[in-house]
Amino acid sequence: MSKPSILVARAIFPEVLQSLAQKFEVESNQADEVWSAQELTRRMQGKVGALTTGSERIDAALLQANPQLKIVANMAVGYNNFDVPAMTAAGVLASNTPDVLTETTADFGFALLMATARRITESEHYLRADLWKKWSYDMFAGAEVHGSTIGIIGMGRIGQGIARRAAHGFGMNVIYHNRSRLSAELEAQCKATYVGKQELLQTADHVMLVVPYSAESHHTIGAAELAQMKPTATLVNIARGGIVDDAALAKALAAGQIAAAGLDVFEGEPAVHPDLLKVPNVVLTPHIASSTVKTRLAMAQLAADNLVAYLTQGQALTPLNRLPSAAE
Ligand code: 8YV
Repeated sequence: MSKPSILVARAIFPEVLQSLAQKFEVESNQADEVWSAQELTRRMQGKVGALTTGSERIDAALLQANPQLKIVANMAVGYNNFDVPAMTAAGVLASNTPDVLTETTADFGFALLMATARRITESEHYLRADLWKKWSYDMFAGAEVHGSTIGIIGMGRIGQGIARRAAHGFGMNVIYHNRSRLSAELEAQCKATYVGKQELLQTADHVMLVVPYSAESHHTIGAAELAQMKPTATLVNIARGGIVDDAALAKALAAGQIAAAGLDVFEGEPAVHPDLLKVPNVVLTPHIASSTVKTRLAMAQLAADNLVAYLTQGQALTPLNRLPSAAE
């Protein structure tokens, strides 16, 4: 019997590809070409499963052109590249990669906060440009991290990981805002206090964004919110591009309305708003918060395991939607 066909839409670890090839006929993309929507739709032809990253959009048009498709496994915890209702309507299972990246991503959130508050990249650029000629008392004087107040917007698994680091490692006062309040037990573990968004913006020395992207969370931070923050505050976005109005942020940074920002994600990435490139008080990284070898391998493996489990046993490990079974 011939093996079912799947598409692995982007380059991944060769060992994960090899393990998939034992079960499936695999079309891969180890050259890591970025396909247009049209090309992705064409490559999906005849495939019952696909492994995607956050860069591939799975929408109604692609689903309509590929009625044979049964599952798309995203190698990411975020899934705003999926039209999940359209997938459910088309009988296509959606899965993501939660948990395996939580602590690594929280580490990076903290790294970006430290780099931003303590002006690490800005000062390195200065040194590399051979501008360092003498010590001075206020050279790259930044903002205190330990003992300060961190305001976390979005208190899911990664937000909680950041809260634990902040409270237990850095003695920070942790306030958070979320659609729903955590249980008293989780709040105690994270030493976190629930506050309204306005209070968070006005009180926090450091604002950390870890909220999933949706129409509702679009521009959670825009000009009005930036105006409420302290002039000494830092803003860190490790969530998704579009959570912050990047044009408004560039203006606020240039005007000194807030002190600094750290961004791992951007509206329309990999393009970066040109005004952000002009301001010195922003640390910019290319969407690498989950990027350690161990974690990216675990993400690829979990996405692959979802494909295998669903296509061979009818049950994914970390599904995002529930499909009516044939018997129902
Ligand atoms: C991924 C991410 O690197 O998991 C997520 O939601 O943003 C990152 O870990 C990216 O989405 C590529 O799939």
